[in-house]
Amino acid sequence: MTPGRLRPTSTAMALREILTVPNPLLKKTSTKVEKVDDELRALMDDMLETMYAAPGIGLAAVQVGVPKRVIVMDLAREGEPPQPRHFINPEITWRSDEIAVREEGCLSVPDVYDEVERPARVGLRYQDYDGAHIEEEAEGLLSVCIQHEMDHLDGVLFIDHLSRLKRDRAVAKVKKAARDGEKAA
Ligand code: K1U
Ligand code: ZN
Repeated sequence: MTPGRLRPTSTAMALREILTVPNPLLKKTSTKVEKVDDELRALMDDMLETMYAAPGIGLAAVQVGVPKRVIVMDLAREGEPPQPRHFINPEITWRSDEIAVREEGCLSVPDVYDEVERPARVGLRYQDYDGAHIEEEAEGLLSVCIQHEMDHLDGVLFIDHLSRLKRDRAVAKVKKAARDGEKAA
């Protein structure tokens, strides 16, 4: 939540379940948010709590089963104060020709990491927690993370940028881990 801003109701924040592959909802295109209201802010608060608990550095609403164009993120380094960020209806306005390669992971594809090529810098337009319209440039980890999260809004996972073999292996690994977890329970 934005510092100094209190949630208007007394409802506590809640952890939500993070969907994992091959859940079909992860392939769905998320819909535009029409109104930035307290219900949406409650969703974003829950998403941030869920992301911190995972732990992760970003989360798209569809990963908690809500196919709306909403992303939360916190790229603060260890020891730094939290820097929660909210991106509603994000759009990429330009992409650099320069490409950067970085290792990515995904809470919906647990324990799988691989390198992905993406434009090094992008222009962004989005609405923030209060619905204000923002434009900014992203580079480094912000650029990687926002492109990864915006892919989620279009039903694309980072493993979709890998070879068919790597993608199939990743899904098989997650399925096996889920089966093993069920047996142990
Ligand atoms: O599932 C997600 O979309 C979140 C994902 C975001 C991301 C990570 C790396 C590159 C691009 C996008 C994660 O947060 S995976 C977990 C992770 O990166 C991490 C976890 C704990 C500490 C530091 C990083
Ligand atoms: Zn992801």
